[in-house]
Amino acid sequence: LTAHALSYAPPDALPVRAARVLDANWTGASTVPSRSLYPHQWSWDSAFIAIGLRHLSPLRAQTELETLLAAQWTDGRLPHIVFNPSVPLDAYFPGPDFWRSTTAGRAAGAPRTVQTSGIVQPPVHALAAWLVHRADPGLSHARGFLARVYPRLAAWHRYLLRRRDLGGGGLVSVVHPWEQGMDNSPCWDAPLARIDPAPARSFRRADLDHGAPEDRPTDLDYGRYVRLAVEYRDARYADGHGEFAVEDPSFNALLIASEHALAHIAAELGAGSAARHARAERLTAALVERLWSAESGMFLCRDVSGGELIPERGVSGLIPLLLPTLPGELVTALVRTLTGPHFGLGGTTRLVPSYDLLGEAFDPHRYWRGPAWFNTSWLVERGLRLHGERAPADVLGAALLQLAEASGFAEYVDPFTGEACGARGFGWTAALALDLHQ
Ligand code: 9WN
Repeated sequence: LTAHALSYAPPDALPVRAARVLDANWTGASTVPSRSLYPHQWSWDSAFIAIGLRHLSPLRAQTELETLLAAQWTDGRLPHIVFNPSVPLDAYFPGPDFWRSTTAGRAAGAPRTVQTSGIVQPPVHALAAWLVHRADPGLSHARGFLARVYPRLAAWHRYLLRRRDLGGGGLVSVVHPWEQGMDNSPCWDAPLARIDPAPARSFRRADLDHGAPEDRPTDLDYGRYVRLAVEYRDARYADGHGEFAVEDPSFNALLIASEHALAHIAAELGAGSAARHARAERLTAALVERLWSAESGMFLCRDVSGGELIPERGVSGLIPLLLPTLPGELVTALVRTLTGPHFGLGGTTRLVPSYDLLGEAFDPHRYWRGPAWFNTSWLVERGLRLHGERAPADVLGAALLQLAEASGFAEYVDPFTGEACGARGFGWTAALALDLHQ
């Protein structure tokens, strides 16, 4: 589908409506996840958005990724938020005055000209860059897109692999729930319980003024998020000293998928790719060794401080389905878990719930504690297809398209009914629906 074809599509067709959301959220150099709730550029949102935008405008998709990469720190980290200076300071908490990247982040090499947060988000970017390139190789070559983004993507992966192997087993740890992207997942409850929350009066949340306050993380959650972020900032964003470190299956699986994509990019640029594919396979082996739970039939998170696997089933533990060299028996077990009573796909649920239907903390409306999100369902759909699981992939893909549109491109939905929740006109929902529609 091209912009030209779009102009002939009926005005109520899905691609036209999705394009309208992406246009409304476009700021000129990048796309906001939501005008109301998230008015800046978010890292993994931008990667997913670029994957959809490539069908609409390969140039805008390239620009989306380039804008994010321009805010990279010299230690290689890609910040989870790039702040838009024209948005009022109190529109989002925590804002640039909280993270203080241009002062507290100097030692780690934060850029001087743009303000960012100091934590990261899942590394979906190399995968996105490769898919964006393939949408229009001619434009990509003409603009030197891959040659420009490759060194930055390589430095990003290097940062994660060298500075974030806090467990010493070859996998990357996240040091804050916001880094993994599923903020209040019950998987974080045990490691977070050790954190002394910052007093509620020491900060003012902005999220409760938008969307559905009763779905959002609690004030106690926020107290802990703030405490962890303040400590990281006050340590000048040096890694390896914090109280929270978790090896997460989704974060690591996305790094592995992106490492394979980086190998394709290297080959396209005439460089060697074998070492990157080999690294991705070593990481896959480490993921299986450290995070697979045969008893649960899926991957679990590992609490690095405590050393144990966290006995909660989150959607994160299904996302390694994306990995091309995952052993066949693990693929079979993951599909069984996905379609069984814990996630109910093809039975009780329409999209993949963010958390175990049978888990004690399950709540179909509370953010990452049960509702279904479009990015995680898109990743699972892609994994199913990769492994030839056509029937569940078709069911999931069709539901994703139908619910994205019916919900007004909602941020997340009730996993049973598909009822829209959170923000509407959400960037990655529109982008990934557009991608699946192709
Ligand atoms: C904190 C932007 C982001 C997503 C995350 C989602 C939510 C932020 C928040 O919004 O997190 O980063 O304020 O709740 O959990 O996955 O990237 O859409």
